[in-house]
Amino acid sequence: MGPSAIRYAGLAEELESAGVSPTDAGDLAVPHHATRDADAGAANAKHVQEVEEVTTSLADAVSTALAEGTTPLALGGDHSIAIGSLVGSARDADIGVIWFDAHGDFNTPSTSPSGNVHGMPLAAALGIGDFAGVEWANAAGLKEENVAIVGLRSVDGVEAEAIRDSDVTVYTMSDIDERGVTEVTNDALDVATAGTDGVHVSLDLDWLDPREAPGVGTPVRGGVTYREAHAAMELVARSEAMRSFELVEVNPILDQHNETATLATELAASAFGKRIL
Ligand code: 5AB
Ligand code: MN
Ligand code: MN
Ligand code: MN
Repeated sequence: MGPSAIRYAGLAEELESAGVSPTDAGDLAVPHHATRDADAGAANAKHVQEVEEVTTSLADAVSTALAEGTTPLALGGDHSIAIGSLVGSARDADIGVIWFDAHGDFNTPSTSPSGNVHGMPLAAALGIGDFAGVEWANAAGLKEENVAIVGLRSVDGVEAEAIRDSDVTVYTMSDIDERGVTEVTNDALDVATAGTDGVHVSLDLDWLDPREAPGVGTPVRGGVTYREAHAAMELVARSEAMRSFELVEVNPILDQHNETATLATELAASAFGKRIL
């Protein structure tokens, strides 16, 4: 329902106001969860077989869009779709990633407290732990040293160890408090652009404070404000480094008056360069 809510909130019009001429490629086929057995795949990775199917079709769609000279924007849904965005974006290029999220999304089936794959996509794409050598999930042209997580404030015990053991750069909410969102986002852009062909921007709406973005599955207090989120997206646009983008974790059932989806469309416009004058 997330993509429908984001379209209904006026994504196309917002992108047009940023000077973009969007083409809606429609929805990829996603099996309905009620018709499938969540535990049919690997242990403690719910619906991982379906995630693999969707990853493969999304990766193909993203890499085709890039080959056509366009900028893919994927709409979720669950953050597990990021595996497909990353595999596709990093198929024929070296990429960096900025992961705007309250969470690290660095769990694996062995470490996850929930078994939910939306808590694993960064680990999956980087081939961490159980995901080492899992061909469908690993993003070829992505290195840990080009990954920046921005806004972290909720991380599980073993997940934290895995992040610390990696070469990923993390900016927590405390870093944003101390240094401001502008400096932190510019540093994240430096990490993600160093030696790469472009940056994938993954925007989990729970990055924002739940007061601004209530319609998400795993809200965490203490997130960035409306203005801080726009400021970060404006810096992304100004860098001209974004090669692919995604808006994830919008859940209209948990939302109020579609405000989280509306916010997502506005942030997309900023990321694509909307100017006031
Ligand atoms: B999201 C948790 N770490 O793994 C887990 O919203 C939450 O894509 C994951 O960032 C949140 O289940 C995943 C407890
Ligand atoms: Mn999150
Ligand atoms: Mn996430
Ligand atoms: Mn979530």
